[in-house]
Amino acid sequence: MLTHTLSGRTQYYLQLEEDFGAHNYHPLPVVLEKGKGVFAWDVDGKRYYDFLSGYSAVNQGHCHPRIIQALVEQAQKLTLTSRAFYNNLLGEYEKFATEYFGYDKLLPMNTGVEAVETALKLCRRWGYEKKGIKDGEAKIVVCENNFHGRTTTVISFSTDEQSNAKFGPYTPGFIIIPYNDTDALQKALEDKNVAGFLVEPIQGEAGVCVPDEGYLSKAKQLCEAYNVLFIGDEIQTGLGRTGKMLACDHENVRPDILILGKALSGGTIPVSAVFADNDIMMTIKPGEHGSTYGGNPLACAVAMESLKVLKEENMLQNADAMGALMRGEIAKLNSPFISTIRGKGLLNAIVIEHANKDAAWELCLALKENGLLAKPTHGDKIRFAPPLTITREQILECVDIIRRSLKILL
Ligand code: IF1
Repeated sequence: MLTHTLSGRTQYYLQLEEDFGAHNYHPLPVVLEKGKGVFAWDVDGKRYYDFLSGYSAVNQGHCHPRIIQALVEQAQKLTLTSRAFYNNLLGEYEKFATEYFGYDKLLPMNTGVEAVETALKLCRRWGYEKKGIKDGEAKIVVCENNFHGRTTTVISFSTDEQSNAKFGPYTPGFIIIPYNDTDALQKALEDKNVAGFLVEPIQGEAGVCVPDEGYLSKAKQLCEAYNVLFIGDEIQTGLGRTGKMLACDHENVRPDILILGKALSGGTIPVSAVFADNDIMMTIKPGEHGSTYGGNPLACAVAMESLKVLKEENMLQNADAMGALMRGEIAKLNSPFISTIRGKGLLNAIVIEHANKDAAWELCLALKENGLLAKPTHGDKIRFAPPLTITREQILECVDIIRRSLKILL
């Protein structure tokens, strides 16, 4: 067991959150003050590689200069109009982003879960207006071990006790099936009241669970056959994280409803979006859905720049190459404590095998001591997801940090 001494400054900030903040997280004991690219610095000036990337919200790297510039410039002009009036950026952004992803329309929201909720409402509305499902009877199929956010409706179909225990009563209208199981999906789709299938192309929180090759395309085919909307939650897997613009691109699957968030703003302010074609999107009429900040000009300016830099700085290609390098180099460590390495692009996780149930946490503390920030998910899995700008040399340095840190598990 490593003994961790925390500096006075670190302890000061930890205590503030202990005393005045809700205890709804259990963060690693590090207090960050600055971020740039793949690095973050703590209040004592110590530098770390960020292997969490804000849960894939910082794909473009911390404080990307072009994104920050777009933020600062727009912030000095106009930040919010509400949707009671038009503004000169929303239409430009909607045109840019719908052409970027190949959809007729987008509905702008803020957090990821708001976009998920929007997609659920849109799917139900389409079910009633286009599929002819009796009002109030629509069902949406979801997968075990999903993570789509933390509102009461979304946790209603979570299978994770930690996410939904004692938050009832729960929203009805969801069918839960095993992930990566198209037989189970086909069986569920026999129900004529099913309007949609909501799925993560890779289950992030569950521990970076990559489905079998062909799962997504088979699922999309089944949705088409049963007139059900395929709803792709790419909030964590999208925007280059898996080495393609969208994780669905690995199988050439085009979601009927596409949900984006997180890195859509490059980790600056909450920006999310729901994309769909007219026959779906136009089922929602004026006044039937919205949000105060949804589509604000500041978000539009930041989102356009965040999307531009992904392509212009070849981040997708880099994520693909650096992810393969990382998985290969970690495999070469042949560590008896790493039972699995899995992922696509720079969305990866290792599974720790050790008698001590806190081994993954202990390893993350050792990684922190050695200058790399990562955090366990669901006990024994550690997500390794650096910004997509990481270089070959940096990957090799980080694998060496991992090698050295694993020694504490001996
Ligand atoms: C936390 C992880 C959790 C998401 C997918 C929707 C949302 C998320 C696929 C909601 C958000 C965040 C939430 C954050 C930790 C992180 C996370 F998977 F990324 F690791 F929790 F599962 N769909 N994921 O991953 O987006 O409303 O948060 O903007 O809640 O602890 P949000």
